[in-house]
Amino acid sequence: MPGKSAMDERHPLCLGAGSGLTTMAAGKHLSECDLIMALGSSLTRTFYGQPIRSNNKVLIQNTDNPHDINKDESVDIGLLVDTKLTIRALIDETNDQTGDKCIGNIEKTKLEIAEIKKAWLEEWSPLLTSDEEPLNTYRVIREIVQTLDLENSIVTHDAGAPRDSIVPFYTATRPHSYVGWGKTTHPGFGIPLMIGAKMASPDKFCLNLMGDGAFGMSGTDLETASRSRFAITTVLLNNGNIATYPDGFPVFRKYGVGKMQGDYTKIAGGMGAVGITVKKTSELAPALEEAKRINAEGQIVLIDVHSSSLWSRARLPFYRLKDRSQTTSNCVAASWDNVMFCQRSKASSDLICFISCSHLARLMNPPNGGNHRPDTLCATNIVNFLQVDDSTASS
Ligand SMILES: Cc1ncc(C[n+]2csc(CCOP(=O)(O)OP(=O)(O)O)c2C)c(N)n1
Ligand SMILES: [Mg+2]
Repeated sequence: MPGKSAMDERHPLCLGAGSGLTTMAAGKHLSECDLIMALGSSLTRTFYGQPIRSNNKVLIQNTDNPHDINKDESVDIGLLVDTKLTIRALIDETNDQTGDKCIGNIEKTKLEIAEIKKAWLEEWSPLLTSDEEPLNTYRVIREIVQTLDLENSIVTHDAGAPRDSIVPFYTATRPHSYVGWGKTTHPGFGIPLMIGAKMASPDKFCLNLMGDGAFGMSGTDLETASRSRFAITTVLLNNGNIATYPDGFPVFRKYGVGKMQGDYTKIAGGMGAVGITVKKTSELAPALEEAKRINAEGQIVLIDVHSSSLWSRARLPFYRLKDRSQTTSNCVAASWDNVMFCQRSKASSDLICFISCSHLARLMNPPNGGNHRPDTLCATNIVNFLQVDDSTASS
């Protein structure tokens, strides 16, 4: 995901990008290939990325950080050097060994990839082309891809289902045309990212896709954009809840804490932005065109898309807490006023823990600059934090 837009995804050899979810072409090649060369990568194991599935594969890792070599994956070859130099050396060596001939049958490979992409898009086509109302996220993403001038736009996602849905399906073209951030961060991060993108590239159309839950956390950054006159467009998926956790934590359902409502065009208007409501698929492309026009005149835009949470793709095992019998009783929770972050820790057998994201951020970004991967957050780390049982937490 952080590397999305490093390669032009229209290239016939590009398999696509992924976060916790990825394209069929990338998923298939990751599992079936016999050699992976990771360029400029920490190869960190994370819920927000794809597993390497390293059995029987040769792993080559290039990074400029010595701490990343063999950190999470055992690599066969570590190349501790600048990535640009590595790519240059790779090209030179390949040319030396093969002349101007390709290794293998490149046309056959292109065809294979094209076939997988076709099958994948066909599988998703009922959602990508659906006219259902409220709109489903995938139709929204398709409309964005079809309407934007991809080479002159910069797009980013927000945390949760919006990220998992858009990363595989958005077509990144030029370098930095997509800001794929993560592993995760607080919802609403996309607005300041696009403010920064607009500062750096004033001529680009800058769009962030976010949910209404994300807007509730830090949507008021639209005021910053508006006051500073960094004319960005926010596409808000107004599905009335936190769809990322459809089964939710038990208390989500019981107390309705994941539900919300609002006329986001009015809220945006109150912060100096132009709000546009979209209730039908046919309204979305014109709304995006209108947003481009308004942005070009220097005003920020929020498109309030009345959307459905039905098809939001979250990864069920991530938050499936129903079967408590499989877990130890170590459920810890902290600061219930924060939305909880749920983590199934592989490192501590079946421990399931809740920790607040501020604590998670501390664990993942310790002062010494290290970077714990989430699945090494073990009980000893977590029990240091405030411990409350479910009944205390839910009250
Ligand atoms: C500070 C913080 N708290 C909680 C989370 C976990 N989290 C990720 S996305 C999300 C909310 C998503 O809701 P919304 O923006 O409405 O998107 P939807 O799931 O409905 O598509 C939450 C709570 C987080 N990443 N950071
Ligand atoms: Mg939502």
